[in-house]
Amino acid sequence: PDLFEAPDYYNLDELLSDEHKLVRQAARDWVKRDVSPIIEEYAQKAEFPEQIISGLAEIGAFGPYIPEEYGGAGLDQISYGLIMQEIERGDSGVRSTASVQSSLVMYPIYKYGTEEQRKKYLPKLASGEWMGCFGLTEPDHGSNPGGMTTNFKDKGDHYLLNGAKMWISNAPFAQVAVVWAKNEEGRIHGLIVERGMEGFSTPETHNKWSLRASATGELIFDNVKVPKENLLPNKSGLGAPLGCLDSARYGIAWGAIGAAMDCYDTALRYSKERIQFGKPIGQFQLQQKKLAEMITEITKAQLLAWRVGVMRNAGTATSAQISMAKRNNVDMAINIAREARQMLGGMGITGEYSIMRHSMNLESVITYEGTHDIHLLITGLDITGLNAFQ
Ligand code: TGC
Ligand code: FAD
Repeated sequence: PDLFEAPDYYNLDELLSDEHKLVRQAARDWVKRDVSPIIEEYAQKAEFPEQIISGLAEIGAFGPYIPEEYGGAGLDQISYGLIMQEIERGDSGVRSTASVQSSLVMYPIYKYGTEEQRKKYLPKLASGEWMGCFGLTEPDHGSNPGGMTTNFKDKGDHYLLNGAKMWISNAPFAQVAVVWAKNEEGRIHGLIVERGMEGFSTPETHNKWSLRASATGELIFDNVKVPKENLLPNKSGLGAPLGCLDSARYGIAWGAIGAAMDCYDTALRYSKERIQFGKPIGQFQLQQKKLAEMITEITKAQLLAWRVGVMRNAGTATSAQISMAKRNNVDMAINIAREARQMLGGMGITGEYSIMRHSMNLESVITYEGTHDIHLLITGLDITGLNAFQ
């Protein structure tokens, strides 16, 4: 059977250009061919499938909206979203790798870096020759990154970096880390740290029950000498890393739809094939309720993501609007995964189907890039003007 049907209840394809559809098709075909057949095995053994890096680069998943002169795909925000959706149909961990590379490593270098930094790093990151990671979260500062203690001192011809980051996607294999640290005045800056610099290590985080096909690790800086030309000079303060998060969170709003679509497609198909009490289970009203609610929620999520994409293309989407889409769509997906798993009965807990893996993955997705609670409080602040974080 075609494992990649595309729920489109409101004919949203009519809102897409031919280019959007071509980009989506290329990503979909690649995921179907190169990711879906192997990903369960890699998740089970808790390993990132490094052989898919070149394929991710080929479908434009590394820097979809970075201009072509720097090796990016030069696409718009809707195409970026559609690529994330198709990748996350396969696995949220693979989408994480692409999100981090594009929005958290290439974007800050493109947006806050010098021309020399852009030319040195972006083409290699776009091709997947170099992989990157993004170090914001620390052991004692997750939701509150402004409290970070990682710091650097000006030593004349270099900076001396000390501190530690935790929960960093791609850390165990990344060549390049965009690291956020405070200077002697306590102002946050981005630094590009490269593997091989003395005092820099990236121990892997083990025993995850979620995002098992994605490598997660720590970044440890023990008197690391960072060349001065590795500082990102064009933006500082907490707004610099948060600006990257806007881009990644927007991609996740689309990605979560992909995970939900895969769970819905699987449950719908199963409901027509699985016979109990002499009927397909899809004929029972309780199962129809689940499916009908799933397609309703997917359709609403598609509209949110598309609209935020249009606003991002116009440069008008606010951070709070992006937070709402990330929060709603990930919550939508995690609920659909749970219902879909129940519809498969016992089979739903096995690796024969993708649903349980999506379900476990989405526990990370609802936590990273701002937790479900934090995004609610961002909306709360936006509509009341009253700040729950102070
Ligand atoms: P606050 O005082 O509100 O803001 C500090 C400065 O930042 C500006 N700002 C933003 N700028 C751009 N984009 C945004 N989204 C922004 N939000 C705020 C703000 O205007 C201010 O600028 P200025 O010039 O006045 O200084 O900061 P706060 O300390 O009260 O914290 C606010 C809060 C809680 C919303 C924020 O810190 C937050 O979003 N916390 C969640 C942390 C988070 O999302 N971490 C993610 C780590 S990366 C990750 O998870 C990657 S997973 C990747 C994957 O595998 O896909
Ligand atoms: P905490 O901030 O300690 O939160 C614990 C609980 O308290 C949560 O429920 C939270 O919602 C709640 N809470 C916190 N503050 C408030 C408040 N003010 N009001 C109400 N409730 C509150 N980070 C990176 O920098 N780079 C990465 O690549 C990266 N990848 C990740 C990959 C994975 C698999 C995971 C799990 C995390 C990753 N993260 C990454 C870290 C992620 O962004 C943080 O886990 C997240 O921001 C939450 O921080 P925390 O885990 O410290 O939780």
